[in-house]
Amino acid sequence: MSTATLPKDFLWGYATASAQVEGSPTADGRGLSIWDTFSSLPNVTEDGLSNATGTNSYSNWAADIALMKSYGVNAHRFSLSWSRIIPAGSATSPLNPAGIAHYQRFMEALLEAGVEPIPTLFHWDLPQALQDEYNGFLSARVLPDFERYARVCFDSFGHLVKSWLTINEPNIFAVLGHCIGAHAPGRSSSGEGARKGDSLKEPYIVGHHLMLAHARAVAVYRKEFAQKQGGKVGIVINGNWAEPWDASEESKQAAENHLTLSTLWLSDPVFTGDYPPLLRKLVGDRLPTFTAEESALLKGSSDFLGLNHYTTFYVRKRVTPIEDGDWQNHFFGENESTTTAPDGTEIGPKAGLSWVRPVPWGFGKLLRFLWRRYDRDVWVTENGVICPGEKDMSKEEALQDDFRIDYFRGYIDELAECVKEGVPVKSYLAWAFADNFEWQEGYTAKFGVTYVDHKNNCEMTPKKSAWWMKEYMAAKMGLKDN
Ligand code: PNW
Repeated sequence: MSTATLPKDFLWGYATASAQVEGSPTADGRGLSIWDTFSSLPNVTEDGLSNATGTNSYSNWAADIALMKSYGVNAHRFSLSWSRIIPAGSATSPLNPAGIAHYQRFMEALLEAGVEPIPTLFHWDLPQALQDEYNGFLSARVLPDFERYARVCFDSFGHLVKSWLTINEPNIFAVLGHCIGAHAPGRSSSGEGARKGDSLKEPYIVGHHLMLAHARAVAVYRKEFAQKQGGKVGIVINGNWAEPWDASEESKQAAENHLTLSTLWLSDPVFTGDYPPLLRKLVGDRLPTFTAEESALLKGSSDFLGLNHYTTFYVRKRVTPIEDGDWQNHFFGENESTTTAPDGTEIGPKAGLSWVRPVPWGFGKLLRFLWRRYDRDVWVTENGVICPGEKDMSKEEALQDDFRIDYFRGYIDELAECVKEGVPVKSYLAWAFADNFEWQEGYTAKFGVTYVDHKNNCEMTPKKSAWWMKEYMAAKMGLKDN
């Protein structure tokens, strides 16, 4: 192991999201979310299964916490289901006391187990009623509804929470849900009926409203709750590193364009109050503008930067033509990513999912870059991988997840080196606690350190990586000799 260590108060644990683990979509008065409806449509998920089971965590939460505790974690990231708390979603519709009580019990039990609860307000499961009523985040009508939902959460759970996350990966929600159509609500230019959209414009509108929703939630917290509750609030972005493919100016520019189009688009506004100037140059008038008041509300609205990071690509000026209907590539325009360097070497080994390759040095570059750019604490809120072939493995094979261990070791060592240099990284929350509903992959893509037998009442068995991580983090944080 590298010699760089981590401080004793470093927060570490695992992450989950309500739509991926809870199941029980109609229990105790819950309303439906866009993921319940979308994942129940034919031909949406790889295995044809919806998220109605998850890992059964709505009923098995006590066992989850016991297992987590045995893994040695001191923090747990999870998300709140808006439609469990306000079934119809809107600012004027009734609360669901049973849903609120569930999360209160859950967070109290985490604290009793010595695990700090780190809730996310919105991890993509918008109440279906708001999608039906006004197309969800495509409309500014979502803003008062989100603001009220956030207020209810701070009011109901704030006494148990020191760190709040507002919105998970606004960029992925905007692009996969409103450009490619692979995620709920499934809109794209080639969609039909309620799914017919405009792949080049809608992601920017949705992203804009997500920024404003974040800013309004934070304003509520700071004004009405911060003083008595004393917590911090931040957003979570998805950021992969874009490495120039070669030393040419053209590749450097392409990498900068790519990072701007994919990540800085929805991280700059919460620190600077506006989109990056380069983004406006690249996107033109498809990009909405903030009013002076909105910009003032956004600027400095994140106490820290939450970062979900998985991988690194090489980026160069596009040489392969964009195919018709390839909306992702239309969206990202004149840049293209590749995993192969000019000399033919691969950027990292193949994992069990096409878009993730282990490249720890890219993580270090991104952490240093974000710190220089924003001068804020960075909280790593997701990082993880699927082992090659894990999809089709027997349980016995899947438990021996050495590829995942190597990935975690590389990324944790890189993180610790950054901390040693002075980069203020405060947490490492790995994805994921258990194999769960992985969006369009259904249950086939397994990111967990816990094996879940979905055919057997979601019975859980720790993988080798869970015990490895426990030892490794204890050693890194000086809680144990190594
Ligand atoms: C993140 N992509 O999603 C999410 O926050 C998690 O809910 C998810 O399970 C995890 O990463 C693993 O996929 C992403 O296609 C989904 O680039 C897709 C992409 C990136 C992140």
